[in-house]
Amino acid sequence: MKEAILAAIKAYDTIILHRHVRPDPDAYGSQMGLATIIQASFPEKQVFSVGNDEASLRFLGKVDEIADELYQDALVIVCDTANTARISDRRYTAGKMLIKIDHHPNDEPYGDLVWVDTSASSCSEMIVSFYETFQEELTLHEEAARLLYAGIVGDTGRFMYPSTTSETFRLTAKLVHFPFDRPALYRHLYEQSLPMTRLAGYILEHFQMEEGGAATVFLPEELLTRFEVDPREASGLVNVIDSAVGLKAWIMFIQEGDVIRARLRSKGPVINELAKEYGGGGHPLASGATIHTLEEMAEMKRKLIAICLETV
Ligand SMILES: [Mn+2]
Repeated sequence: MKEAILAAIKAYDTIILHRHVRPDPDAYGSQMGLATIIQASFPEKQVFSVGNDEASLRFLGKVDEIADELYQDALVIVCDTANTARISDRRYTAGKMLIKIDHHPNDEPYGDLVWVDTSASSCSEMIVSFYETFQEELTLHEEAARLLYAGIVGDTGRFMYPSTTSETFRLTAKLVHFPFDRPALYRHLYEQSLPMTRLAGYILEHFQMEEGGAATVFLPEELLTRFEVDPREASGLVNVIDSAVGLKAWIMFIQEGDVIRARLRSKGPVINELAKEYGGGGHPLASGATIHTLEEMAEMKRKLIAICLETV
């Protein structure tokens, strides 16, 4: 599959990279990291990274704004995005050829070429592996190294999550050869605004510990307004309670307009099946869903408790 992807990259003069909505460092890192590698390796090609601009990730790179016409003869590569509904910038179908590169379960294998590796910690790790396979032909500079490092750090929780393998470390070692400013990168990745810091305090004080090591917390809209944190940002606080003794799995419910976003996390019990029951999905230990009523919220909480009680 890697050979076929490289052949496609070589065959097209215009290459447009997409990633998912609500981007995280791996979405930006894999998209812009691959874009930077392609551009450095084939300077004559036009390479673009598109999608909604995320202010908190601007330190990683700038999103390109491009005309529709550029898609006409373009290769489109989508990074880090399991399903088409989550692809940022709906023009992804407008190219000549579509490639999916991802590390989430391949529930929706879209595109002409699909390269999915669920054993990879991150899509950024896959991009480093892609580079390594063809390092005679491809060029990786400091900037691509910084982007891919950020993606791997983001998705592995600074190399803490079980998705971190010896392969993750081996490939990451290639990146740290470059002299980019790692402390500055970590500062950018983990700095938190004062409103978010105060809201973290609220969550720590108010989350409910249930039977079996399940926990939940609900952030209604008026609370978020009072703390001056928008619902999308609040999702970033899902892990603040993760060091509580006895905690196994938890859900942070965040009201966003007419819907309630459920952010599920776990230290063992598989919770993505629960997310799927509500039209969501994700990793076994980190997933999300969108629900609509307080009744659904209560029901989801009961199911989480049951899952935790079943898992010793
Ligand atoms: Mn990812």
